[in-house]
Amino acid sequence: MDFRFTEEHEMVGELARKFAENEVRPLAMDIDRNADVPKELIDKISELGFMGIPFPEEYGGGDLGEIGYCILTEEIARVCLSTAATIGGHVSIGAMAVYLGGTEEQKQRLLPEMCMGEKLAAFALTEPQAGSDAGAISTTAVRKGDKYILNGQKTFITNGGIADVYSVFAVTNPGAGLRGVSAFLVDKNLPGFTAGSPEAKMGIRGSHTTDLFFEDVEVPAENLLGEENQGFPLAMKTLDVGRIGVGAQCLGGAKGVLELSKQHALQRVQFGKPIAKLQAIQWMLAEMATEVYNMENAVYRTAWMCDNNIPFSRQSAMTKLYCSEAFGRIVDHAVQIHGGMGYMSEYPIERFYRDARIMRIYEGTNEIQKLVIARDVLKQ
Ligand code: COS
Repeated sequence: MDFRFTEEHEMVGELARKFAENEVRPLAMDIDRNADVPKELIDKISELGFMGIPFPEEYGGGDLGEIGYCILTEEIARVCLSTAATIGGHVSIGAMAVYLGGTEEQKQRLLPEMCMGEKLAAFALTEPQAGSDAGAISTTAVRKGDKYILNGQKTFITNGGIADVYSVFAVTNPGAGLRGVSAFLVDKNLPGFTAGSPEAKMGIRGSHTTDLFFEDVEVPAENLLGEENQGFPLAMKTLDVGRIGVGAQCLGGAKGVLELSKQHALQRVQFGKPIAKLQAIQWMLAEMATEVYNMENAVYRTAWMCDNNIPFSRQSAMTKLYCSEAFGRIVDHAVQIHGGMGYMSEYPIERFYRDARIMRIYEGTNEIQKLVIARDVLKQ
């Protein structure tokens, strides 16, 4: 067994860390306050090649696999979860659906622009009446000559309104249930396609979340991803990968608040000594560090399984479940260690506390993760 990263992985980690410290951390407060990850920051992320990091070189990617993606995500999430979520919506689910579901011709045609960040991507599955029950979607796509006509509504779409292209799931065979869903790559400029206003949110406020509306949108048949009626398994496969990335977001956020808590504990003097000398604080730091270690193992072992084509559906659900719950406990300790300062919006801990809450909800609620895990346990 060799748990070390490759030299390329170490290098991208170093690059991502420097970028996060120098370019993202100084903006993180404003990103939250203004509810916007600035376009200039997204452009810089693209210029560094981060937007295609897991995908093979032949499609314009960084060829660093899911491990590379998790390293990048972790470093960005350490300082700003809104920025990590924006990258995630693009790489980990938006472009990932094209990579996993597209034909060879489609991947050659569509992925390079996404990998370069020239086209920002999003993943559109959820609808007002189809959240956890993803199979209940009612957006329709009807074939008409060399086009599909899309009608319906999506909701809570990460990168909604700012993305250039959307991986959209729609019903192509209404009588066939989950076997009648197809995936399409939809360009933002198509007539009849509009995004709603950005939602006001508790956390990851800088990440854009909107509804999408489709009114007789004519999508060229060449943008049907893969085969007709194979969309539902594709959505599930994409989310399997996406959930590892959510684990990496949690891991980065947890490392970020552990570091801030350590610094605070060493500096804050009460009862005549730094509070780091108090066992009450030490125990919290010890619990936080132990959970971070477990999170790290879960994220990178599952990413390694993904990169080595070992089935990992159950493990990615476990990673997402465990990491998001652990992050919730860790950030709660972080607030406690910071005391009153942890509750004030002037300090970053309060932001992390709000940002952490979505991790137990998006890319499948933790109840759905337990369902996926339990089904697999019972099947074995
Ligand atoms: N990989 C590939 N195929 C999968 C799969 C996976 N991980 N999981 C399910 N499938 C396939 C199944 O094999 C089945 O195909 P067949 O009928 O051909 O065998 C089909 O998809 C339906 O699967 P299942 O019977 O498990 O569907 P259910 O409706 O019972 O449950 C859940 C599906 C609940 C797991 C799914 O709806 C889900 O993940 N919901 C959460 C959605 C979500 O995460 N939303 C977040 C917002 S998007 S960012």
